[in-house]
Amino acid sequence: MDKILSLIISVLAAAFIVWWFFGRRKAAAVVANESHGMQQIEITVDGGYQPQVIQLKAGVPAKLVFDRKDPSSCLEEVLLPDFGVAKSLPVGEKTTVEIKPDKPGQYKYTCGMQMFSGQVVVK
Ligand SMILES: [Cu+2]
Repeated sequence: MDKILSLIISVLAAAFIVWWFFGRRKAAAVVANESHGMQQIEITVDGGYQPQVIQLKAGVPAKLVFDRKDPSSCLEEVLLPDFGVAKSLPVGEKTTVEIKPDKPGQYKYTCGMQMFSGQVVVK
């Protein structure tokens, strides 16, 4: 009986660890709104980026509107190296970054010191 119980507990623990490391990281992508040949999405900057994963359509110019609420200097700059963007984000303001997502793929965006990051999925 004890063996069955400990087996159940270790299976549950293993499942939890798998979920913790793999499941949790796959945050659902939020799809940008598209209208008039332009797509736009707002990203809240507050202790990280929310949504962390955004999805854009390839070939349509995109506006990423960063709404910085967090005064921490860590988040004062946002970098999108694949799109040649390095932009400072004033606190309490919305800063628009325009990119042209031409090639489908997964691109990273980070804070100036690369401690916080998010992902741009282009499909
Ligand atoms: Cu940082």
